[in-house]
Amino acid sequence: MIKQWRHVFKLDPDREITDEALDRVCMSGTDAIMVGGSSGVTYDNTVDLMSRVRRYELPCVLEVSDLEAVVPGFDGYLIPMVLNTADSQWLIGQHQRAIEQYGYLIPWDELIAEGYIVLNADSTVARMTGADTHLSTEAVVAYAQTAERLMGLSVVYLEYSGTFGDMELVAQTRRKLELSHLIYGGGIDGAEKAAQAAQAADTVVVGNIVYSDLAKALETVQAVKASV
Ligand code: 1GP
Repeated sequence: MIKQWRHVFKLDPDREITDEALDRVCMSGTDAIMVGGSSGVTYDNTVDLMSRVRRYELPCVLEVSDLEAVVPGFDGYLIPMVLNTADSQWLIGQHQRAIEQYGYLIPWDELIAEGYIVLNADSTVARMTGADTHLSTEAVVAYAQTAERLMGLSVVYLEYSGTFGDMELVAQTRRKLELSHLIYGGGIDGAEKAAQAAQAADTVVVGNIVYSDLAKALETVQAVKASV
């Protein structure tokens, strides 16, 4: 599923989006909708957004950040495992507790674990997870290869949420991955950055700009699709 996606919009259940805006997002030609956010995600706001996106044909996946907000009915569940944190609860601890508690309910075939590398020190996710964001390109590549070769993760996510990242670092990381799929997200505010990110990564995620400038957000779809 994910390996075919070039462009994805990430929608935050904790933020308002009108029916009209959602219609334009879902009809934009994007490959999928990812539902997720770092804070304020609840069962109710997740159900609400899922059911609104479900009126459209495109795939809709949940990026799980809070166990309380895991809603059945998505096409898949992305499970972030933060690699560059010293606090193991974000790498494996919460995951282990969730499986201990709810393992019998988990649709294993619908889960996709993401090797998450958090790279914007000012983002909520970096603060929350205590991520070590000051990493050289070599260090990031080594985390990505750890995910790929030691952990067997099929997806690596370079998460710059809120700021546009170092595309050379992203491109280098992808060059070193032979098995895992590389997702990039962060700071894409229009066609130009979207095209740059599409050159560097396998899948490009566009989030915040949907809420601040919808027209610019919509332009990113074609920019990514046009990039080889
Ligand atoms: C956030 O990677 C996504 O999880 C997208 O980031 O909101 O900065 O576009 P932006």
